[in-house]
Amino acid sequence: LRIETALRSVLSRRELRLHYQPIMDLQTERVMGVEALLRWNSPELGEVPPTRFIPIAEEMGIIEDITCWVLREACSMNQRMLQQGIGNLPVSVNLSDIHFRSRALVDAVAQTLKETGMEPQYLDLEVTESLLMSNLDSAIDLLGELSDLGVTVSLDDFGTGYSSLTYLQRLPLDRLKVDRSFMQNLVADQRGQAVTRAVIALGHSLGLMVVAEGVEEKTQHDWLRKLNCDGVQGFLMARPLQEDRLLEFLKAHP
Ligand code: G
Ligand code: G
Ligand code: MN
Ligand code: NA
Repeated sequence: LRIETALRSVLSRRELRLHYQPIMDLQTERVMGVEALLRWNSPELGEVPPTRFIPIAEEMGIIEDITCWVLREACSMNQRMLQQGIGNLPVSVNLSDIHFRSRALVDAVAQTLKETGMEPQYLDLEVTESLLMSNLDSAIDLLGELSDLGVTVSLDDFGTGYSSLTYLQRLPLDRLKVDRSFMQNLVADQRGQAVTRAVIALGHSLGLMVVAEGVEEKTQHDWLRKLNCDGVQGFLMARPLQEDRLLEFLKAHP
């Protein structure tokens, strides 16, 4: 069976689910949020990673429906967290480049917030540099409309895209997520450290929170704290977890 064929019924057959990776506050060592990560377990194809099926879903024109499902599921999970007395934590959702070009996104976010009862400041949307740069002016407009809804916006994979930094000052963002490629040279290499320090300072000077991704080693974690990074996400703290495991993790890390 081809991926395209199986993808066509992925929503009606309820084959998607979300895993959640905790993001830890480096000052308090407490959980400061979670990132929702899409998983597809197909009866015919087995586990298909998002890097495989999301580009195909984009080409097929079904990424908008999938993103709407992800938004709804992530907001519902936030409500379940509240019901279990865990407290309110921001949930980050990844947006695909294609969906972002569509004005329907703003309506979809607004409607999801309304229908799930989610408080907007607990929904964070992750966008990439390539997504924003493909049309900077319309991206600024769209981000403004999303901000007006009260949600936050993170720039994901920061440092891997365009080298021009002038656009950063024009974008209404809340958070930078430093790409995991920066982690490789963070500990042993002074130049790598200097670059990461500069990226963190850049984010702070623009008033953004800075979260480092792909933290796998304690030495990286400790350097990031020395460099005043705000948050860390990575296998060292926790892998992406299915919902029941996430709720256990949150209860164990109050
Ligand atoms: O969790 P994992 O490493 O397998 O994710 C691989 C890639 O898939 C990451 O770049 C991530 O941003 C992307 N991804 C995961 N979940 C979603 C999603 O719900 N929507 C979109 N558009 N991308 C996602
Ligand atoms: O592109 P984005 O940042 O959304 O992708 C997040 C991806 O990074 C997820 O697929 C997640 O599984 C993966 N990831 C999370 N923590 C780590 C880590 O510590 N090391 C590596 N190699 N990947 C990670
Ligand atoms: Mn992400
Ligand atoms: Na990233």
